[in-house]
Amino acid sequence: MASPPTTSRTFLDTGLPLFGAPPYKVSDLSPETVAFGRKEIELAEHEMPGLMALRRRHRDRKPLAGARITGSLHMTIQTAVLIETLIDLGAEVRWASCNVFSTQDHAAAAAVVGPPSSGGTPAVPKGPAIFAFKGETLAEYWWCTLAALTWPDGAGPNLILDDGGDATLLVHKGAEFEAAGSVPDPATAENEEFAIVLRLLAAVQEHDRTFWGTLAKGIKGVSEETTTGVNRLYQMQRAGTLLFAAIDVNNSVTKSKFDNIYGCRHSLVDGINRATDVMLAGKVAVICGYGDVGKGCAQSLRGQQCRVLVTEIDPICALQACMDGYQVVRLEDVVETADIFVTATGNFNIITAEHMQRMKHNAIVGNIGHFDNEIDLAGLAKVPGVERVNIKPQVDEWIIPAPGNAPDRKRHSIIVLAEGRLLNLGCATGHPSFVMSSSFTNQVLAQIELHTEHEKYERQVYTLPKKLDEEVARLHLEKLDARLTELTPQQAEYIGVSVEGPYKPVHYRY
Ligand code: NAD
Ligand code: 9W4
Repeated sequence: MASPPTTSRTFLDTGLPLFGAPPYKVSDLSPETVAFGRKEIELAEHEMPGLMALRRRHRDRKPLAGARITGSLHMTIQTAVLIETLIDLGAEVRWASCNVFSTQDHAAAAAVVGPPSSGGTPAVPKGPAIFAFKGETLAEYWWCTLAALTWPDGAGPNLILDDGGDATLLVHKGAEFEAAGSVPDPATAENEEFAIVLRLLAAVQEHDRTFWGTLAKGIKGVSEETTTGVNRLYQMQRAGTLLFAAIDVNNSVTKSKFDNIYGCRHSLVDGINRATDVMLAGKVAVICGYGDVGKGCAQSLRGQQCRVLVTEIDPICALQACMDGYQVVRLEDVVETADIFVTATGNFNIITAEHMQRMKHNAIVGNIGHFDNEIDLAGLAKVPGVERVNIKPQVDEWIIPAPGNAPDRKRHSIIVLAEGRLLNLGCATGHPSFVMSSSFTNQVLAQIELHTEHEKYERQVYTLPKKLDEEVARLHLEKLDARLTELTPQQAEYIGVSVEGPYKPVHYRY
């Protein structure tokens, strides 16, 4: 076992020790916050049947015994249920959030204290080491990630559970610069955040020149939650620099379809309602992009009896929209008459400043795509005379001078949600627990697979076999009182599958 590095040095302006982190770092461990978090965790457990079924199925066998898991994933209520599932199956867990804003402080607090069965209290917490608080600075964020990667005895994780690839990146860059003998000058970094990563790695290297190499050797693999993280993994695989096996959880059907379609179907209207209280029925809503997210959004608004219009650049998706009963339009033709605009393209500059200047008074504008450049708010801010008035957190009125489209007005306003960032997360709490259960059940299966079968895996990126994807779905059916029809052996033979599945070829599109 490695000995713990010791230094009295703190990292940048965080006041936090580079090594020898405290047992946890959360915002508030007051009894009220902990009790609120625990109540919400208990409610979420009931809606996370996949995770709870894995607990029941594997609790006695403890397939994750000996696993030391570092998680880097939004520290929410649903993530607390994931963490407690991993622990129930035998793992030791250390956790950081993968986003400076996404931590639900009551979830982090309750997780640190531990479930009632642990006997933990705010005074004597018995839960895992969590390093996450809402509103971290970038320096604090990367400190939290390092703290989640280092055990008090100096050991590192043998598994990583990542969302976006930051924990994986820190290990890979650390090992790369250790092998090179030095860390590049932070002044050469492409952006402020990478400069902080370089400063962290330089501080670690100054102190211990074998830290990352040793840590990387101990890691059996990573399971990755999102497209961005998976793309980074494939880049490393292509470059031959991937240091351990990786399972791409994002491409499981029970992850991606739930995240994109059903999650957004639930949380788009949730976000608009929490932000505006505007009656949706009878309004005209434009969804830009009819991919999976756009399809969920269109269903969401149609469910409220909005009249939904769609914009698309891809003829297949445009035809799908028509077949689903939506009118496919160009934004410029409806920008003056529609009431609600939602971007879901993953592309940029979809709603321009010029569009927003032509919109109806109090039109609602929001984005549900990953990046905040789908709506050109920076361009709108530059229009002479434009004024932004904050109504409440995540809701702004932008007052736009003439020419508006109403002749009797000198100026008009639009209502912009979540500053053009993901509105379902900025204005609401994202996906419901049931959706996260589907994603996270894949994560737990991937961790069990990497822990128990790691000799099967090379330093490559893998997806979970379809049989496990089907298993995740199966685990969620019972809660919905669904009764699955069983194939007869003859029927199975006739369609060329086995009675137990998998039921579809790999290339099947659901
Ligand atoms: P997708 O590729 O399936 O769909 C995007 C669609 O937008 C495509 O059909 C594409 O043809 C269309 N498009 C591209 N440029 C366009 C343009 N200029 N005008 C109109 N349409 C255009 O992707 P997806 O899975 O639907 O994801 C879309 C975005 O949502 C991504 O950024 C993704 O990361 C994000 N996402 C958000 C959440 C959330 O909870 N907010 C969840 C999952 C994914
Ligand atoms: N959340 C988030 C929350 C608030 C927030 C700058 C200040 C994603 C997936 C899951 O990103 C997430 N506030 C922001 S950014 C931001 C982001 N800002 C921006 O100005 C405010 C996030 C996964 N998930 C669910 O969807 C439900 N449970 C989950 O675990 C969570 C959070």
